[in-house]
Amino acid sequence: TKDKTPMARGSLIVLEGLDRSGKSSQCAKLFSYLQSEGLSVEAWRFPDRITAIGQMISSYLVNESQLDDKAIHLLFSANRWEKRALMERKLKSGTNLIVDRYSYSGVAFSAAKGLDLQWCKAPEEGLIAPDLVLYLDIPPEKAAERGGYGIERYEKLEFQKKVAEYYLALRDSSWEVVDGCLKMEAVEEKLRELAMNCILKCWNGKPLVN
Ligand code: DGP
Ligand code: NA
Ligand code: NA
Repeated sequence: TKDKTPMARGSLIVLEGLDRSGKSSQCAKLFSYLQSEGLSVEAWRFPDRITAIGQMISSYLVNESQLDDKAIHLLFSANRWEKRALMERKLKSGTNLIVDRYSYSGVAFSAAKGLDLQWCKAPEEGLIAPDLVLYLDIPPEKAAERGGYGIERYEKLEFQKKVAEYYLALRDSSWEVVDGCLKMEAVEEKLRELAMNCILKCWNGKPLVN
């Protein structure tokens, strides 16, 4: 038998975008805003470089270690899986999560290397589905101009162009594409509005799905 009582819960809001899309600053701003509104909220990010798996990922990203493309793909995915139970508990207890990158990064970055798209998606299956994906849309050339890329493995224009193509092919009904070239304040305002809307729906019992 199914419990039909709608359960108030927190929402899973994910920000996605290319490197230098402004995603991380916007995550921080959105987090502070929601907190100032008195909501229970936490800011998360993937990869979570703190865990043992996260440390392997981090050393790969800074080129301190080499790993097979499929092996690193599975580590990124495992890094999301190791946080899944906690994520579910937080959401069910009414805490909203603002998450910097999730499965869409997982698939887009690996597919951009040439790995099969379906193969890339498989290990993500069963993770909690985001209630809202805020995609900060910015042309790769523009992102590259923003103070230049750093030294990490994927921060190269040609690669980011491919990532952008895969990202847009992954769009689904949970997505809202926001123009990342707008002024910072305008992006911030747009994200607040979309996030609040989503939070309200989840609070009113929109079911949690895998
Ligand atoms: P960040 O800490 O958000 O700058 O992410 C580090 C880099 O790793 C960035 O270039 C995006 C990439 N990345 C994030 N998540 C994944 C993933 O799940 N798989 C792969 N292959 N790359 C990812
Ligand atoms: Na980065
Ligand atoms: Na970032």
